[in-house]
Amino acid sequence: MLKEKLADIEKKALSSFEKAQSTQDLYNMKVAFLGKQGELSLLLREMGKLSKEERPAFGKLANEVKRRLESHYLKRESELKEKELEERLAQEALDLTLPGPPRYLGAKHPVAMVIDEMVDIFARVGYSVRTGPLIEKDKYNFEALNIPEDHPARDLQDTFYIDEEHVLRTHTSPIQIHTMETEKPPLRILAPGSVFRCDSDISHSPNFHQMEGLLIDKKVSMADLKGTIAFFVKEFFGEGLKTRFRPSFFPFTEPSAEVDCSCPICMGQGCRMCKNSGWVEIGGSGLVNPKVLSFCGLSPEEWQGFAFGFGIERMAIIKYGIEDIRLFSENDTRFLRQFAR
Ligand code: 2NL
Repeated sequence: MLKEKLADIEKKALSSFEKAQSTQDLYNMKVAFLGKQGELSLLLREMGKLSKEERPAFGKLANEVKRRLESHYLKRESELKEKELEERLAQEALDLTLPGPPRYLGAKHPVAMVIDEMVDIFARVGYSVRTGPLIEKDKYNFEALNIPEDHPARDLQDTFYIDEEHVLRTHTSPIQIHTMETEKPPLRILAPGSVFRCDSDISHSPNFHQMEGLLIDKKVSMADLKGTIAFFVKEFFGEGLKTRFRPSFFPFTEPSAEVDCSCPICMGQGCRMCKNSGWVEIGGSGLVNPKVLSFCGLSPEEWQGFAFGFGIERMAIIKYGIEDIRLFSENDTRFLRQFAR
């Protein structure tokens, strides 16, 4: 009777092991048949029913069944493990033909691009670059430029003061003052660089860049200034664009003119950038005020000059249609990447 039950358990266990479709399934079957509360253990508890003589033979038989089932379990387990591994590999297979993650190349900052391009254009008509310190004496940032003590540009709100005598330069003009003091005319110089104003909103940054230019020679007129600026605008923004000069005032030039160019975004047709006027303001200019020449030790009778100033970020905003000046200093590579060639 017990022998038949034993044979029956072996048969059921073998077929269950065969049917198991996963290692987890198989393990559950092993517990059900060979575990402490499993069918085989329960059967062995019934051995008390047998006579003393019958017990050793049955015990031996039961042990053989157990060993066979265990070895069958191991064989089936390795089959299932292999099957599961194959399934996992098929699912997780790497597609080696897929493109890898993009690796971006470094690129020039748009402010540097505009500076380099402007320098290249003016270099072709004889200009060379001068630079200078970011901290200047009040004398070089304001006094030499005929900006009087009570002028609004001096206002504490617009200027970062270092101490009573020193400021963070609010324009690159001091570079040109130093050059006029130390070099002999004729001069054709460009003064690019970082400048600081205590001002911050969507179109003003406390730190931005300027490109100023200065020509000192004999018998310089507004015609020379207009010709030079018109040449630059055509080279920088494109052949079809017009330049327009509007009378203005700067303490350091006389006469002074604001420089507009036809909007390069809509080619003068009217758009958001030019507020539908067809024109955008790109900078200021004028003939160097005789007071400035005298301050630098040049005789206004012998020497005249013209000067101009452009905001670099403003040039980039107009040329590339950028919305917010703060993008230039946020170092967001999604913005900067667009200027990579
Ligand atoms: C503007 C106006 C300007 C100058 C800058 C200058 C420099 C010296 C003497 C005379 Cl040393 N002038 N620079 C002249 C006119 C305009 O800039 O609106 N810039 C964005």
